[in-house]
Amino acid sequence: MHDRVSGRPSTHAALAFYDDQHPPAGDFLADVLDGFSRTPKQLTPVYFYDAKGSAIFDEITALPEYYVTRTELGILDQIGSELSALAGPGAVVIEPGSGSSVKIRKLLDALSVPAAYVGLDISGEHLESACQEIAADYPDLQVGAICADFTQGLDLKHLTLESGRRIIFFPGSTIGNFEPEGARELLSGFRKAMRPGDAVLIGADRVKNADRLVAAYDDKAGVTARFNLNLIDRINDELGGTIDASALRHKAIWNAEKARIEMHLIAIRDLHFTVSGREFELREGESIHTENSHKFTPESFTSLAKSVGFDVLQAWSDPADLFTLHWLEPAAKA
Ligand code: AVJ
Repeated sequence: MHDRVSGRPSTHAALAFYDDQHPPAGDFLADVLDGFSRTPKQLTPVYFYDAKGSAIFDEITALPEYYVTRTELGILDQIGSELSALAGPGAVVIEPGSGSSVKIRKLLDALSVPAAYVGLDISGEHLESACQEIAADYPDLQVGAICADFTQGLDLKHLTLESGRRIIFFPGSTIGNFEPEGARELLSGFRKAMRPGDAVLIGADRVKNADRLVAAYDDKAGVTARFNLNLIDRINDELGGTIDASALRHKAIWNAEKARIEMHLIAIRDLHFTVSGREFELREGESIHTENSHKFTPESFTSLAKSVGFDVLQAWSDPADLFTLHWLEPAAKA
């Protein structure tokens, strides 16, 4: 089914697909049972993005309050020639968690004759269709897809291309979903897969006015609330859960001490439910903590990058300093 590219005309949309799920990615049931056994209860945001959740996330990116996506796209539009100069010709672009095809297209269009694009994702189906579309639209680009959990390190052994510098593209401030230690591990995993001259282009959302931050995660139209509650629907549908979603209220709070937005689902009455036969209680007012979205200052991001052996060579922000894109390279001396 996943043919290697050999034997096909070069203008044909061809995709090299590798399944590299060792160990297999996320076990939804085990993670939910573990998270519900903790105090406070918590869930991991990786499970937001089933087909329905991904569609709701697309709605979020168009909300007036959610400045993140459009601000990053605006910066990408501004810096194309700088990126092209930094990357040089023949770049190999690697995208862990290949999500928004709009952003990767902006990057590929900005670069001067990129040689290859490789997407990595734990969701093989989504990955394959996204990469197929890129292969179809960029006939001269070599396109690869690696089905793998990139939080376990970037294994690029399948990349046979030696020419051109590798650019790891990690937009969207996805780094913000990780606790500081996890963020360091992730970036350190990128760092280990890199050779001298390779680079990371990474987006980070910035610390700003608390009201503005909270509004971005608690929009008037209730789209983010639907996004949050979709996790409960998934647990009920896929894991035989019996959670009354109508008894849970979406809440976004700014945790200034940890510089993060937290999303919660708060019980409006005592709840008793089961997941796959296991029993759980939630008291009125108790929360299920579903997401952290860490925000950065120029200093906090630079110190994170430095702590794992990167130098920040360039940083680009929008005029209102809402969001920053960074160009990282392995530090000259670690
Ligand atoms: C995809 C992790 C960057 O933290 O802003 C948006 C996810 N959650 N609204 C973010 C999200 C609620 C988003 N990231």
